[in-house]
Amino acid sequence: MTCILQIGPLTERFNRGLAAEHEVLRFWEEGADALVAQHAQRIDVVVTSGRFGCTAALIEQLPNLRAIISFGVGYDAIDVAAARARNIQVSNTPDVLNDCVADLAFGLVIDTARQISRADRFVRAGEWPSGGVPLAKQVSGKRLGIVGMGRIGETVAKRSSGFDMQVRYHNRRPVEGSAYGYEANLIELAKWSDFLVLTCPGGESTRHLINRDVLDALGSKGIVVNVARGTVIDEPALVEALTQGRLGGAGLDVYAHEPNVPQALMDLPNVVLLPHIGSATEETRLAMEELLFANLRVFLERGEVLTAV
Ligand code: 8YV
Repeated sequence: MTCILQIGPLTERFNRGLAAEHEVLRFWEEGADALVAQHAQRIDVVVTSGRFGCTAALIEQLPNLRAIISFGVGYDAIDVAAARARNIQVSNTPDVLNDCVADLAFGLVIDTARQISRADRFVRAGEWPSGGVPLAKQVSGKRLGIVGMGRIGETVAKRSSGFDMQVRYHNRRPVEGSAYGYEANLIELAKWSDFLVLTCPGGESTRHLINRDVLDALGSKGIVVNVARGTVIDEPALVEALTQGRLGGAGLDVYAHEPNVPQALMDLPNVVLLPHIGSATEETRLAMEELLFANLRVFLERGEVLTAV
């Protein structure tokens, strides 16, 4: 029987399914550190997620680790370099969540511009009889800038055609064959954009990519939408730009220190705040679980994961 170290809990269904077929050590439960130390030699596989990750320190403790199988497309919390140095395979769950994350990104574009959540709060608070909400911003026909034209960025771009939007994107390199205009300079893209949607990977390479200068280029009429990672935006700079009215609004699904959301953001009416739910639909989470199990099964059969990072 394979000995699996599961870093954090996923759905009940997933936890049960994994434990039914394998010996599972639950890292999040009390006493797990001692248990891991006791079984360190026997652990072949780590099962984790984008949220729980896997540190170099943990990898170092497991001399016979052969694979890190992760739930989620983003793997910035996994020390992939430490894994590669030991020939440990790492898999994620790409593609199956593209539609869901793109839907949510578009939802945030529309909600932030049209103030849907704000208007909902207004009605629920019984304020309608005594006034109205301020006029909102139109979405259709506007300019959509995408930071990170990967699989999710492409899916967001596709959504925009129904809204007659123009699309341009920024990446480290132009995407070959892309139908959309490439902008090598992020500041120029932000200046051009009405909406700047972030769909790039997290990690050191994109840390604080969206800084004060980019936010100022987007400007007091611009809206930033983040469905990538909280680390991509300099969060204090974002809070400052919003509170000083230098930025038009923000639709956020991710934050620098989840699950903590700065109070200053909660106090702003032109900000929509979601609790990292980009992939959180029944259909997509099931597809992610199935892909994780497929990676595990194929790895145990052939020694190679299906969707390596
Ligand atoms: C998951 C995500 O919620 O796929 C990702 O990278 O951020 C989300 O889909 C997360 O990975 C689960 O921890």
